[in-house]
Amino acid sequence: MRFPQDLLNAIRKAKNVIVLTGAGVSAESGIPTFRDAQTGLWAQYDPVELATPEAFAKNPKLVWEWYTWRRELASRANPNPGHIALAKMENLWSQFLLITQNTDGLHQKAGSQKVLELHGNIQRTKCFREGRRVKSWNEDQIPPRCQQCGSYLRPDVVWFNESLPNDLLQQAFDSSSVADLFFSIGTSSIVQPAASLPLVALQNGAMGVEINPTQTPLTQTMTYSFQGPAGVVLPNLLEQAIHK
Ligand code: BV8
Repeated sequence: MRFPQDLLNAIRKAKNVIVLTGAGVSAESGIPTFRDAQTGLWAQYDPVELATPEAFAKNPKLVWEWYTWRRELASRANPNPGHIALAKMENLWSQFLLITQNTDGLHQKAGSQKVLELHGNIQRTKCFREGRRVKSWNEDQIPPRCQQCGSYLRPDVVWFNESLPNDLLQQAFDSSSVADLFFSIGTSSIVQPAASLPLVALQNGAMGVEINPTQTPLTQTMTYSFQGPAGVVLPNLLEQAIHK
């Protein structure tokens, strides 16, 4: 596939590039996305229903076990060519930031360092009440309890109906508003406030590029939208842009 020349030129001339990724970037690493059917035991559950404080309050054991399954899946997963291309991208321009909705830690595993985890990271665990990070716990307790205050431990992620950390959100919007090139990769562009970031970039004059196998609410708005897997399209695009 030959990419449009003005996109290749824009990639070469860009000064400030922002990438927003979603669960689709980890799909080729074997991690089910939020909207794909989950596998096995978890197929009967809707992730959006489970990733809430209400679900945890109602059935802490079920939600804790779901995260244990996901944590183990993420620990075993390897970055795919999409993650690796993104890690290579971070030193191509004078300003770069990878904003991810993902909580699996695969961008960092691929070598990305300029990463902003909007929704937290399932490899981190914290006390529900104190918010303090906890690195070990009694594995026989499900879910385990904080040894300081007795409250449940929980994954250090932002659940639906929980607010995102203000500082991270502000940084994400500020960076998006000054980007001259904004990539939205592997996200259904449904979850707010992350889904507003590309719109802020476009409103401030950025060129928008979407990579996703399917159309999303963003597709019609972006300058370019390429339908295909991130692990194929992104390395191919970078190859054409960098090796003239
Ligand atoms: C908040 C952590 C204030 C947990 C996650 C305004 C309008 C409408 C709704 C709202 C709104 N404001 C707030 C809401 C409510 C809610 C929301 O957005 N709901 C949605 C369902 C409509 N938002 C919130 O609650 C946020 N909080 O706004 O605070 C507040 C406070 C109190 C009360 C109310 C509001 C918090 C949102 C954060 C939720 N936590 N994750 C965990 O991980 O367990 S979000 C979760 O969804 C994941 O992080 C995931 O990454 C993220 C987004 O989904 P996607 O990444 O897009 O994944 P998805 O499966 O949807 O799509 C995958 C895509 O990949 C698909 O398009 C597919 O085609 C594509 N794909 C597949 N294969 C590939 C591929 N792409 C590329 N390559 C491939 N190979």
